[in-house]
Amino acid sequence: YSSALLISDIHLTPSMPLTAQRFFDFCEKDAPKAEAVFILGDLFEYWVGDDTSSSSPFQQEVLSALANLSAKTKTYYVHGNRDFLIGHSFLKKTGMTLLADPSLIEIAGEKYLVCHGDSLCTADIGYQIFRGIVRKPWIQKLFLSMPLNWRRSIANRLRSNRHTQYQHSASKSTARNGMRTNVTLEACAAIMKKWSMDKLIHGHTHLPAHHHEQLGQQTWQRWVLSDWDLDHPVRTVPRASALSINNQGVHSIDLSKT
Ligand code: OKV
Ligand code: MN
Repeated sequence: YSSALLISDIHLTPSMPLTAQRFFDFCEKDAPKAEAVFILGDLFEYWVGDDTSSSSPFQQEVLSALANLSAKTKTYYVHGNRDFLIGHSFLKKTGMTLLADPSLIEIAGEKYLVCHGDSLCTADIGYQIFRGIVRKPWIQKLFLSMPLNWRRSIANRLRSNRHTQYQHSASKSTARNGMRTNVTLEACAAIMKKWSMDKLIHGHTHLPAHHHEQLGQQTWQRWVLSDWDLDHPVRTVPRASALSINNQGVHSIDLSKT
C-alpha cells in the first residue's frame, strides 16, 4: 500500500456516544482517503461472542460502518485484549481481514511490525496469567459454548473485579500502576530481534508517542497509538488520533475535532 491509517483502543460502547460518533465519521470521511486501514485491537470495550451483534442495534451500527468502509478501503484487524473473541462471523460481515498479533506490514516501501501491545506488558504478571488462560483455544470454545446470559455475567464479574481492571481509561494508567502496565524494553527488544525489524507500532497502553529505543547493540523506533476518549467528563484534552503512513513517513493526525 502507498498510504495507510492505523487506529486502536476506540473501546466502543453505547455508553460513549461521542467516541462512537467520531468513529462513524472516521469510517465515512477520514478512513476512505487511505488505501488501507489497520485497527490494532480494542475496537470494542468488551466482546463475549459474535452472536451478540444480531440483537444489539449499536453493534449493528458499527458493523455497517465497517462494511461500508471495507467496500472502499482494505481493512485489517488485530485482536485486542478486550475484543479477542471477535470471530469469523463478525469479520466476514464487516469485510475485515484478521491479522495475527504480531504481523509484518509494508506501507510506502517501509516495513513495520504491528501488534495490539498487551503481550509486551510483561511486567504485569497478573495480566499475563489472565491472558494465558483466556487466550487458550479450548477455553475460548468452552466459553463460547455457554448461554449468552452466562457469558455476560462472567464478563461483568471480570470487568468489575479490581484485580483484572486494566487501563480502562488513561486517567488511571501509569500514575496508579507505576510502570507495570506499560510495555517493557526487554519484550520490545525480543520481538524486534525475532522478526529482524526496527519499526514497531502498537496501541493498548493509551500513551501515544514516538520513541527511539535501544537495548545493547539493538535500536528500533516504536510508535504508540492513542486511545479514543471523547466522552470522559474529567479529561481536559479529549483525545482521538490515528497514525498516518505514506511516502512522507509516519505522522499522527488529530481526530478529536470533527
Ligand atoms: C476482556 C478484560 C473483560 C483485561 C472469559 C474465557 C473465562 C473469554 C472470556 C470474558 C470477558 C472477554 C471474554 C473482558 C478483557 C476483562 C476484564 C479484564 C485485563 C473466559 C474466554 F473466564 F471463562 F475463562 N471473556 N470478556 N480484562 O468482558 O470482553 O483485559 S470481556
Ligand atoms: Mn488494550
